[in-house]
Amino acid sequence: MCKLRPMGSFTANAMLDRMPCLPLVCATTLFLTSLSGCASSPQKGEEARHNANRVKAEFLHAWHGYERYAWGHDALKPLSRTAHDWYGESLLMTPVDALDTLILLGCSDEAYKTRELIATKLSLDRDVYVKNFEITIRLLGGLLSSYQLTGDPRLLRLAQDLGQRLLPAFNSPTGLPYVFVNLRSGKVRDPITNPAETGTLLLEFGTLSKLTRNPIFYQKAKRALVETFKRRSPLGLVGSSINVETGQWLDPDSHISGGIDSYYEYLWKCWLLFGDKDCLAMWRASIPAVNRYLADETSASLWYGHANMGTGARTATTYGALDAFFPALLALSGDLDRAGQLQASSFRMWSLYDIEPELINYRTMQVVAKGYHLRPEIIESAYYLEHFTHHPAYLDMGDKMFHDFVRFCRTDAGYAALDSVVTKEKRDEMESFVLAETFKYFYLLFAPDKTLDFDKVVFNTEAHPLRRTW
Ligand code: DMJ
Repeated sequence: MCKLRPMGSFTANAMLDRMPCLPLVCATTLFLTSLSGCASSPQKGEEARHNANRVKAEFLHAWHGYERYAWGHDALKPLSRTAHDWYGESLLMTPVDALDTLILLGCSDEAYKTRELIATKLSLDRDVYVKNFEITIRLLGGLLSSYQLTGDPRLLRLAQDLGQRLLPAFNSPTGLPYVFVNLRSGKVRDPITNPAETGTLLLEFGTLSKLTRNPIFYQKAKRALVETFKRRSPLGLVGSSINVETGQWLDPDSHISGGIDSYYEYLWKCWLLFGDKDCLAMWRASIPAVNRYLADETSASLWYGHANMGTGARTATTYGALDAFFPALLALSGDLDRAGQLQASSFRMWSLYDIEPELINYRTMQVVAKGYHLRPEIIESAYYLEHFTHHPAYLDMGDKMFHDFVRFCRTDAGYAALDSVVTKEKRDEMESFVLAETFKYFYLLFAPDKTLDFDKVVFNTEAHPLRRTW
C-alpha cells in the first residue's frame, strides 16, 4: 500500500459509496467495457460521478470552440479565436489527437463527424518537414488508437501511409532518427536530438508493425531505442542531447524531465505491450540509476532533479510539470511507495499557486519557469495512483486540480494556457494534448473503473490507449 505524505491544506475525504451508472454512448469498440449499463465501481461515488460529468461538459466546451473557430486546422488559439497550423498547412493535429477522447467520453456525434473529417481530408502527401517525435506520438498514436476503437480500416491505412513517410527519419549512420523528415521527399534534417525523441517511438511503430504485419516499423524504432540505451554512461544514465550522425552526447545533463522523460516510459511500456524482453532488460538496467542519482529527498519530500550522467553529481534541483509523469510510471512498474511520495510533491508544486508552474526549484520552492501549458502529466499520475491504490486522496486531488483548471484557464472559446501562474495571465494557446490527454485523464480519474479496462491497454505518451489485438 502506498504511503501518502501530508499534503498541506489538502484533506482527503472518506471512501465513498458504490458508484451508480454513468451513461456512456460509444461507437463500435474493442475495449470500452461499459457500453450497456456500466458496472459500478466500488471505489468511486456520487462526487466522482458528478466530476466525470463536469469534465465531459468542459471537454465539449473546448471541443466546440475548436469546431467553431478552427475546424480542419491543427489547433485552436483560444483567445484570438483563430486557427493555428504547425507547418503552414493542416495535418489535422487536434482532430486526430482528440478522436479517441471523443469516443471514450461517449461523444458519438462529434466522434463520427471527426472520423469522417480525418478519413476524407487528411492527406499526408505534403512537402513539409515534420517533427518525427511529435507526429509519431500525436498523429500515428492517435490514428492507431482510434483504429483499434472503431475498426475503421481507413484509419489504419492513414497510419500505414504516415509510418512509411516517417521511416526515412531513421536513415542515419547510427539508426537514431533525425529530428525532421519531409513527408513527401523523405529528406531529413537536424541531427541534434535527445533520448525522448529517439526513444519514444516503439509503441506506435511497433503497433503499426503488428497491425500491418510488416516488421520494418518495429525494427527501426526498436533499434533507435537500443542505440540510445547503448550510449548510457557507466552509471546507467543518459544525457540531454545527442548527435544522430556521430552517436556522441553533446550535453551530459541527466534528468527525467522534457527531452528524456518518455524514453524511460517506453522502456517499461514496450515490455508491457509487446512482451519485449530486451525492453524489460533495458528498464532494469536503467531505473536503479535514475532512483540512485536523480531522486532527491529533501526535508521529508521526494523529488527528482538533475545530475551529470558521467559522475552522478547533482547539477540542478529543478522539477516541473513534465517530470510529473513519473509517479504514473513508477506506479505502473510496481513502485507505489515512491510513486505516492512523488505525487505528493507534484501536488505541493501545484498548490504553490493553485495551478502548476512549468518548473520550480524544489530546494527553495521558488518558481523557475512560470508558464502553465495545460499539461496532463500530474493528472495522469493521479489517475494511475487512484487505479492502483483506490485511495480517495487522489480523487480529492483531482477535484481540486480540475476546479483550479476551470477557474483559471477557461475562456469563452475553450481553454487557454497561462503565461504566468503568479498573475494568471492567459496566453493564446491550446495544444492538441489538452484534448488528447488532459481532459481524458481527468475524465478517467473520476469515471467508473470499467469505462476503460486499464489492464488491457497501454497508453502511449500522448494518452492514446493501445491494445494487444494481435
Ligand atoms: C505531450 O505531447 C506528451 O505527453 C509528451 O510526452 C510530453 N509533452 C506533452 C504534454 O505535456
